[in-house]
Amino acid sequence: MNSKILYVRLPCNPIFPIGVVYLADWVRKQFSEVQQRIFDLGTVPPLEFGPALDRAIDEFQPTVLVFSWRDIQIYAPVGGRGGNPLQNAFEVYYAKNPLIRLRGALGGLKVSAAYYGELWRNKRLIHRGIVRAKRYNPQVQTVVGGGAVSVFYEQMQNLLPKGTIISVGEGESLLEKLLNGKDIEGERCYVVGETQPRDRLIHEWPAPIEKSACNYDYIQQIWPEFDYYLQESDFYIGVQTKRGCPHNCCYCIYTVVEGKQVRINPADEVVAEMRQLYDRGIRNFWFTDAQFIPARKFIPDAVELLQKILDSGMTDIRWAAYIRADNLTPELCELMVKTGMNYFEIGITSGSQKLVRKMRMGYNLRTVLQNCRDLKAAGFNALVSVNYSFNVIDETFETIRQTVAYHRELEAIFGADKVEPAIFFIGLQPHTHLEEYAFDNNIIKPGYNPMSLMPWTAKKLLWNPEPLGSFFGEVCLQAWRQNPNDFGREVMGILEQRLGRADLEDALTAPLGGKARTKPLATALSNNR
Ligand code: B12
Ligand code: SF4
Repeated sequence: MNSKILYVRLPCNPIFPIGVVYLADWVRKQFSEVQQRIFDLGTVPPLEFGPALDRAIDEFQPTVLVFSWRDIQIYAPVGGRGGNPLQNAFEVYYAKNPLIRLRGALGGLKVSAAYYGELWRNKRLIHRGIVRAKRYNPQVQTVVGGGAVSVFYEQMQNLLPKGTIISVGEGESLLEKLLNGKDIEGERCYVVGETQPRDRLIHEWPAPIEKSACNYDYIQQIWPEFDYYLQESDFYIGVQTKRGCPHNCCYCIYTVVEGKQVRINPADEVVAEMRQLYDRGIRNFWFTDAQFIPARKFIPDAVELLQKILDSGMTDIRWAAYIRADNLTPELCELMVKTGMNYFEIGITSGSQKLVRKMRMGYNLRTVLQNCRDLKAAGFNALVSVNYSFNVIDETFETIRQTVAYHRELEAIFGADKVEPAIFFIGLQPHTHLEEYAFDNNIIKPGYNPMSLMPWTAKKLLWNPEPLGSFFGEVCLQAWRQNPNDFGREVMGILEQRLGRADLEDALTAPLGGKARTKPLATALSNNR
C-alpha cells in the first residue's frame, strides 16, 4: 500500500481541527504504512489560502485528498463573520424607520456576500487542490466530509466536481474501506455524478468503532503547524468522550448526524489523550460530545471519567461542554466543579414547562433548577449561558412571562452577573422534525434550498412567525438600540418591563392532558451551534 493522504481542513475560525486529527489517528492505527499529512487552512491568512494549498500539495504529492469542511451556516445571534445576521435580518423585517431598514438591508447584503463568498472560495479551493494534485497523481481520489457536509450533503453535489466522494457523519470506516480498496456502497456516502444520495442516508447508523486515545506524538509528526494551537492559552482543545444522542429535540440534527445510539469512549483512553495534551501545555478542553451527559443512565460514565481526570492529577485544567442540566446529581456537580468546569450552556429553549414539553425536549424544568442549586452548592461560580428561543409554536404573553420568571430564578441561584441569556431565533435545519413540520404546514416546500441565504428563503429559515413575530422584532431592535453589548439581558429586561413576570410555580407546571400531550410536534429554535 503506498497511499499518501493529505488532510486539508478548509478555512475556519481557529477551532482545533479535531475531526481530521481523529481520522489521521484512526488510519495510522489501521495502516501503519500509509503516509499522512495534515494541512489546516484555519491557521493560514486568507490571501495565502491558494498558494499555501499549492505548496502543501507540491511538497506531499498526495494520492488521496481529504477535505474537511466544518461550518457553513452563520445564523449566529451575535457578531458573525460578516456582521450580526440576526440584527440585520430584524432591521429589514421589522424596523419602522426607513433608514434603519436600509441599514439592515445593507448589513444583510454584507452578510450574504460573506456567506456566498466563503462557499465559492471553498469550492474553488477544492477544485484547485484536485487540479494541482493531478499533476503528480492523475488518479488522485477526493473525499469531502465534516460537520457542514453532513448537514448539507444533498446540496454538495451541486458544488463539487464529478467523482468526489461526499461523506456524511464519521469518516473512519469510509477511509478504512477506501484504503483497503473495498466497495464503499454501504457507507454513508455517495459519489458526485455517479451515484445519488440514498433516501434518508443521514438516518443510517454510523459504524460502531471503538475509539482509543489519540496518539499526539504521531499527530505532531504529520502536522507541522500543530504548535499553533499550543501557543495561545485561550484555545479550548477538542476531546471527544462519546458519540451520539438518544433525544428527539425537534430542531436538532446531531441526533441523526451522530446517531441515537450513545457510544462511550473508554474513560482511561480519554484521560490518556488529555494527558498527552496536558503534557504539551494545554489546560483548556472542550468535550465535543453532542451532549456530555445525554441521559441519566450515562451519569455513571460521566462520574467515572471526571473521577479519573481528578485521580490523574490534572487539577489545574478548565473544561466546557454541552450539558443537559436535568441529568446531574450532587456527586456529579461536585466532580464537575473539582475538575474545573468553567463554562456551560443550558439549552432549555423556554422557561415554560408547557412549551418545553411541546417541543419534545424531555426536560423537567423543576429538576433543572434543583440541579443548578446543587451545582452552586458544590462551589460552581463561573458563567452559565442559558439558551432561549422565543416564539416557538403557541408562545403567548403568558409563556413569555413564565420564561422571565424562570430566568430570574436562575439569576437568584447563580447571581445575575453569572447567568447570560442567549437569545436565538429558529435556524431551520434539514432532516429535523422541525423541517417536517414546516413541510406539513406549507411554510417551506420540499426541494427548497436549505443553504440559501436569499432574503425570501432566509425569512422562512429564520423562524419568528406572527402574531408575535413583530412584537419580538420590536423588542430585539429596542434592545440593540439600548444596549447592544448586553443584548440578552436587555431583551429580558424589556420583556419584563412590558409584560411582567409570572409566578415561578406556573412556569414549572404543565397540566397533563389536553392539547399539550396529544399535539404533534411543535417548533423550536436551533442555535445551530
Ligand atoms: C462541539 C461543537 C462546537 C464547539 C466546538 C468546541 C471546540 N473547541 O472544538 C463550539 C461550541 C465552540 C461550536 C461552535 C460553533 N459551531 Co459547532 N459543533 C460542535 C459539534 C456538537 C461537535 C463538533 C465536533 O468537534 N465533533 C467531534 C469531531 C471528532 O467530529 P467532526 O469534527 O465532525 O469530525 C468527524 C466527522 O465530521 C468526519 N469528518 C470530518 N472531516 C471529514 C472529512 C472527510 C473527507 C471524511 C470522510 C469525514 C470527515 O469524521 C470525523 C471523525 O469521526 C457539532 C455537531 C455535531 N454533533 O457534529 C457542531 C457543528 C460542527 N457546529 C456548527 C456551527 C455552525 C458552529 C458555529 C458556527 C455556530 C454559530 N452559528 O456560531 C460556531 C462557531 C464555530 C467556528 N468555527 O467558529 C455546525 C456546522 C454545520 C453548519 N450548520 O454549518 C455543526 C455541525 C452543528 C449544526 N447544528 O449544524 N461548535
Ligand atoms: S438538542 Fe441536545 S439533547 Fe436534544 S437531540 Fe440535540 S444533542 Fe440531543
